[in-house]
Amino acid sequence: MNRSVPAYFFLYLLCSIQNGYGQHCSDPQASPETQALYSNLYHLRGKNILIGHQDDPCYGVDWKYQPGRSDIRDVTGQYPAILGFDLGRIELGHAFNLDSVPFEKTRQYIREAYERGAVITLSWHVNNPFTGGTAWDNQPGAVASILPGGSKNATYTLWLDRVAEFLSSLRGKKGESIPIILRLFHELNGGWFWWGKDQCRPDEMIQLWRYTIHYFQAEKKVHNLLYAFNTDKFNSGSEYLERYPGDAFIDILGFDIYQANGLKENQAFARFLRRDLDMLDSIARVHEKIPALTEFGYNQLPDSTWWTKVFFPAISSHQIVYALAWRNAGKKPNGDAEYYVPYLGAPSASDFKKMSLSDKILLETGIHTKNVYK
Ligand code: BMA
Repeated sequence: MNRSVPAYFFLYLLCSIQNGYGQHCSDPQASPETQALYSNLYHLRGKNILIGHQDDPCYGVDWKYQPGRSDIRDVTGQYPAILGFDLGRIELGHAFNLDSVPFEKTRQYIREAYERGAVITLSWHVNNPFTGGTAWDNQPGAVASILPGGSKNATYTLWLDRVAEFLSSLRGKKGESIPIILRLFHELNGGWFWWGKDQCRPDEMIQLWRYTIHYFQAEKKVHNLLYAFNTDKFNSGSEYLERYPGDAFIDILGFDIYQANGLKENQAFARFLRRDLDMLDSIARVHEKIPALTEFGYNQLPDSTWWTKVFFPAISSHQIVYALAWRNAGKKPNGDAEYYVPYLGAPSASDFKKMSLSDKILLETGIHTKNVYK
């Protein structure tokens, strides 16, 4: 008899009770709907992938604020399964976000998506509290300045109050809080935002995460949140986890990746994507968290079979539960065009539709039947 078997079994047992997350979200006081969303998404790992889109009902490549419209819906007949919106500028008390979306409309779209059974995620391109510049004003010092004892701590907590007020105002028909996947400090291993890796030390970033989450939960009593931690593309597990605040704070683990710059070719992009998804799968397994592709895109989609030949084959063998395409800004004031999902008549529209017919992929109808809030 192999005497190491009981030892392995013991180790396995130890690992499986190691942190006991998995089935439960990080906030012990999470609302029932939030807890349900967490465990339903947790059980979708490896089975389904929700396809999502940032600002989906707000505007598309050549339209804005047309009730019922969505580029994904124009192409497939359905809204996406997960919708993303951004809170940037809410901290200043503005009525519009950094991309001119009125927060009133964001609230309405969130309610409608929730009633359809879809999932909602919010990012926050928060201005630099130290300099007053944008999120991309990456002079070092901002993170240190907003921690307790820092010169901008009061400014930052006021900003958190405004975010908390908005989050608490998101209610369903019975007055229940609408669960939100909150994706803070995204792409924190890059150097382009004020919370980036060249702008603060890992321990400062970790402290900022914990402080922010504790403030929402203990001070503002916000309990409708799942917290998403996400990097940009990454090269190793240790790089990924360098600024991770810990299993007690986070529910979803993800990263952002674009087919651009050094990864412009299909092959190079697919290879990198698969490699990072492999690493993400194992990190999420060890930490008992939900893996997701928190942002992706290939601007203007020049390849008409990209979805079924490049993107789907790379993601489909992984555990991620959702993939969120970035926004269809269309033609921007500076003349650049930006869109990441096809509009009606776009070269990759029929290929996107073909991908969406896979059993693995969920859009609005698929997520509705999963009843993720129950
Ligand atoms: C970027 C671009 C910008 C936008 C920002 C925040 O990737 O889409 O145009 O302002 O995201 O949404």
